[in-house]
Amino acid sequence: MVPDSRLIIALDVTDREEALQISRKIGGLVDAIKVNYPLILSCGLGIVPEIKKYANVIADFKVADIPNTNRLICEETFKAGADAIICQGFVGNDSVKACVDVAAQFGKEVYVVTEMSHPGAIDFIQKHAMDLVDVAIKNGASGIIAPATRPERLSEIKRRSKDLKILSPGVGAQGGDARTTLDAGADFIIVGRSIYNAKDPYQAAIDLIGQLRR
Ligand code: O7E
Repeated sequence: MVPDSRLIIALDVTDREEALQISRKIGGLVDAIKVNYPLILSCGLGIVPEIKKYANVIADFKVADIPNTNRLICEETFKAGADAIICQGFVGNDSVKACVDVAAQFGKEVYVVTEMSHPGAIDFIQKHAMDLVDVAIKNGASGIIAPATRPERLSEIKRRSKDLKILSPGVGAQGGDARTTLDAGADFIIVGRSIYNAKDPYQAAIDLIGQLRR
């Protein structure tokens, strides 16, 4: 994924028509559309190729299983047309490697979650965030997920992550700021509610892109 607008929408709506309408409207503005369980559980994996008509699709399935199950999940996801998949790093090197191996067969990308953006991330995952960056590097992932809600942590993770691309959720509804997040080291911001709950999602996306280009 090559940065242009640097904005990725998290399309966490559950209504198929709404999902497609938003994708149609803003697909040309954003660098990717991220789909997560709320949309896929309500509409099925078949919605991926439909959304792909409008933008690259990142499957945020936070894959976290044994290597064989990870492999099967990744195969189904890439067969459906997703351009990238997100996996958890805490399950270990072999499980992440299984995702990266399948992605390589399909010519797709894997992003590994390091520190999450919500307050509960401090309970357990934060203590291991740098180890998780190392897991992503060691296994040849394309990038990582790091929090827009803690710019100082994002900067530390950036220093550790070398050339990995950083996708950063937590802007808007979770309190993070778009420009600050880029300045702290993110390559892309991931934004959900502040766009899809806006009166005019197209304008909300334009406004965010304006902040990113300042
Ligand atoms: O808060 P919102 O509405 O802007 O949505 C944020 C999206 O990013 C949502 O899909 C959520 O599941 C996801 N996310 C986080 O909010 N925090 C994280 O730490 C990680 C993710 C995520 O997407 O992980 C993979 C990118």
